[in-house]
Amino acid sequence: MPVEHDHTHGHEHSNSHGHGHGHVHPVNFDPTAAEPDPFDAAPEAGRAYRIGIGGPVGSGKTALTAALCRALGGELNLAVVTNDIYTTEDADFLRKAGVLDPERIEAVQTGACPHTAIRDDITANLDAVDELEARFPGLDLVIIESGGDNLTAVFSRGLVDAQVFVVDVAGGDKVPRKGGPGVTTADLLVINKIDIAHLVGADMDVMTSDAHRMRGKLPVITQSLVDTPDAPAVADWVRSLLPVGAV
Ligand SMILES: Nc1nc2c(ncn2[C@@H]2O[C@H](COP(=O)(O)OP(=O)(O)O)[C@@H](O)[C@H]2O)c(=O)[nH]1
Ligand SMILES: [Mg+2]
Repeated sequence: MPVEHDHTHGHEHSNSHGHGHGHVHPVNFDPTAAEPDPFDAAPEAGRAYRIGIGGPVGSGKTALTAALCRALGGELNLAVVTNDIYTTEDADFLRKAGVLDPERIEAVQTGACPHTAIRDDITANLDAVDELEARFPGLDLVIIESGGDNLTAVFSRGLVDAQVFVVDVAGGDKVPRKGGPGVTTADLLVINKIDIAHLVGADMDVMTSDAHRMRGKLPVITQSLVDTPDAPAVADWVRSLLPVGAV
């Protein structure tokens, strides 16, 4: 029986190595420039703080979301929105992992272009946040995991107050110096899976020094969710952002 592979487009589109096609695009592109944001920052009064987690497919966004739920779920009134291309796989994973009450997890299906849903047409994500705020009055924090995309996908400030960009060592130690707004402008860059750096020949000194060079004063955290499954450094960074008294 023929099987339909209707997911092919999504895979191509979300491939973090999509620039390896062997020719140079003749554009003037400053790898440190932020893209224009179509929305103004959301008014802050009387709502949960919102943190976006973006980055290429497989870098560890869902694993980091689960880690933050474990680290912070006991001390904060917390909820999660996941963005998947065609499925609700990430939400299902988090519900099964038992890191948070399943009612605190909402899934958004983004179609082929996950970056659109976190940047250009953020309605579905804002609706999911509203739904969670209505269900859990007094929410402190909503974590929004982006669908996996390439190095250019960043969240609109109309959707999140702060964003984390997650890359992993398996993409190669070249990734930070390749730039892109995720690497250069995210409020926190996480270089994940350092436990396998030696297996893939990634030089951590190169990766971190390139990352700091590209990001100026913005912070960089290197971590392994195998060695430190509760992501303590990222959890501390999140705590530092929240209004005094929330934690
Ligand atoms: N070795 C190792 N594997 C990890 C780490 N973090 C995540 N993974 C694995 O990497 C794979 C992709 O992670 P996932 O969180 O689903 O990535 P996402 O697509 O960015 O959400 C999963 O099999 C994770 O268990 C890590 O720090 N070290
Ligand atoms: Mg995921």
